[in-house]
This record gives sequence, C-alpha cells and structure tokens, in this order.
Amino acid sequence: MLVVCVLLFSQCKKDDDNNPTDSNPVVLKESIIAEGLNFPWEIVWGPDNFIWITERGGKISRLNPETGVVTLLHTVTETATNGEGGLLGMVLHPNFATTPQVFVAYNYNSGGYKEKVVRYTYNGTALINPVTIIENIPAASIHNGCRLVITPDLKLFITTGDANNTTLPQNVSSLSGKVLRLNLDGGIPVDNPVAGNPYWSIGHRNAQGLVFANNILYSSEHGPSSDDEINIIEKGRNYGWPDVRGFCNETAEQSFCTTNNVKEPLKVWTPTTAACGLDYYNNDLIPQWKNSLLMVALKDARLYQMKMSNSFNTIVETNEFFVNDYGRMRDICISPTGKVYICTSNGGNNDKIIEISKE
Ligand SMILES: [Ca+2]
Ligand SMILES: [Ca+2]
Repeated sequence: MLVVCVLLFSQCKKDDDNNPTDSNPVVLKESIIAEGLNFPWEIVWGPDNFIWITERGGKISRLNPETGVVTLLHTVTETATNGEGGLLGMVLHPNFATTPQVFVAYNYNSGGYKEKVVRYTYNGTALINPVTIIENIPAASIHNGCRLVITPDLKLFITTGDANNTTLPQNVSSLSGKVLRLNLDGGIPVDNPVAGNPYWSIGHRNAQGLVFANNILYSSEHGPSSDDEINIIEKGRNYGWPDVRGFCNETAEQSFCTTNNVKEPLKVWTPTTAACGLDYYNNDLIPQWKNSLLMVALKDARLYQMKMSNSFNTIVETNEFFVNDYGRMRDICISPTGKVYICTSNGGNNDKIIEISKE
C-alpha cells in the first residue's frame, strides 16, 4: 500500500483531503454587478434571492443580482457615523418565510457613542416595528465589531470590539471585546457561560468576520500591528486580547494562556492584512474552493481561500485571489448556487459588488 501511495501520490493526497474534485478546478469569472454604493458593510444572500446590503451611513437596501438594481429599503436615521462606526452587521432570521425578521447593528449617540442591535420585521416592502435587542454597548471611532450570526438553534451571536479601550475585553462586566450570545428576543440564554451575562467568549479586539458552518463558529479578527487572527469561537473561552496577540508563543503570553483558558487562533497574519468579512464555501460550482473559509481583507485588498481539514478545525492550505484588483474589501456572501459576492470598502460613492462565478 505504501508503494502504491508513493507511485500515486496525488491520488493518496486527494484521498487524505477527501476532496476528489480538487483535480478539476474551474476558471473563475468576475463581474461587477453593482456600483455607486458608499461603504457597504454587510452583504447577505436573502431567501428572496436578493442580496441585502447595509451601508455605513445607515442605508439598508436590496440588490437584484440578475439586474443590478439596488432598491433602498430603509434608512436607520438613528445611525451616527464616526470613523469606523455607523450601520454595521446584519443577519436575517433563519426561518425568514415564516418569521421575516432582520437584525442590524449600528452606532448611535446617547450619553456618549454607543452600539446597539435592533430587530425589524420585513413586511414585503418596508422594515417596520423596530425592537431593541441589546443597547449601550460602548463604541468609539475605531474597534466596534460588529458581525451578527444566528445559529440553527436560534441564538444570536454578536461580535463587539474593544471600543479603543484595552481594559474592556478582559472585563466580564463590559459588553465590549466579546462575542455575545442572546436569544432572538434579547433575553440571555440559560446556558451562557455565566448566568445572566450575555458574553459567550472574551478577550477580543475587533472581530469583523463571523460564520457558522460545520457546527463550528469561525471568526476573523483584526490584530494591532501584528497577529490578525482566524479563530474558532468556543463557549467561555478567552481569546487573549490585550494580553495575548495571536499564538501563546511569548513567555508572558504562555503564563496568561495557562491560567486564563485561552484558545489560540487557527491562523495569524503578521504583519496584519486587515482581516474582515468571512464566509464558508461548500458548493460544487467552484470545486477548488470546496470546504474552505473565504475571507476578504481591507488593507491587503485580496480574498483568502483557506482550505479546511476533514475535521474542519485546521487550515491545510491558503490561496490568494484578486490581489489589489478592487481595493479594500469589507464583506462576502455566497448564493445557494455557489456564486460568491464581495463588496468593496473604498468610499467616494463608488463602492462595488463583484460576482465571482465560473467561465
Ligand atoms: Ca486572540
Ligand atoms: Ca503571540
């Protein structure tokens, strides 16, 4: 068997990767399907087969990916922009046909700069009946998170940044620098790490990518000058910031990691790439990307494809695409047919949405 493996190494490798389609990569095709946006922040593939978009200034729109027509749905007039702050993450209820709820995160002014998550109901033409899910999250002109994910068991996960205050992520009484977990009415699940506390994990700097796949919650997180991270978010774990950057590889970090239940990242970038929107690709349309995390970067202006192991908890290969082709890129979403969509973050009312398919 060993001899066979040596002779047919590529076949053995494919078997190890459990990915028989690797040998048939398709040629990618890129199309700009929308232009004229201004700092789109979240793009979500909706069950109506439209792409739902937030823009940092407060607009929520729907894009018809067939025609490129963008229709304004709602303006969150309470949104207060400030540096990186404004209207940020959005997620739709997993059972949207029967429960057409739309959750959005945004910054606002109320005795200081804050962040909240609000749930709207979509009536087919408008977003109505806003309900505050959580509010008074500290915010700043930098480091506000804020991605949203709803898991199949109907829990809402919210990434919050350190709000430019490094004392907050390790303080379990602060809402900042956390991954929060709430029920969809804003209540705190009884099985959170600490009863009555919305945090699920602590020690985060500024996670702007979050996706649930393979029964695993993956995040991407901005490091300081070093150590952008890909993490697997687990209940009650500490992700280190500001005491640990990236891996527990320095002496001071090792003692902190041992005593504080720190979970190390899967991958780091040093220098940083400005790790942002994250999604999981598991479609046959682009077979070479199957079973991969896809992540876009702001500063380094590219898409990273990170092929996962069979157990989905390690990255076995990383490839880069569209390097500097579109400038800064904020977010990514995937259609059920396997097309990938990326939004740029260059401003000037000239941001784009690019569709990636195959020739
Ligand atoms: Ca970390
Ligand atoms: Ca380190």
